[in-house]
Amino acid sequence: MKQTLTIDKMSCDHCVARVTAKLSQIAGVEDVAIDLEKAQAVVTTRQEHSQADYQQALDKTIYKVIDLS
Ligand SMILES: [Cu+2]
Repeated sequence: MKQTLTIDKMSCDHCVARVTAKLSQIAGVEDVAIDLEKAQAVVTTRQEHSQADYQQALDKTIYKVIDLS
């Protein structure tokens, strides 16, 4: 399944790389595709995760998950 996250505070390719690495560590996540201009990450995952799950993976960073669909 795919889940689309809107993530606040990403501003450059370094942010994209960092968020991609963090989200990729979540159980079941197979792919992370980030569109910096849209501030969105499309996560391909074998299991559904909550917005809190994604935020937890980004703990100790400045990035905030502000929407999940
Ligand atoms: Cu950055």
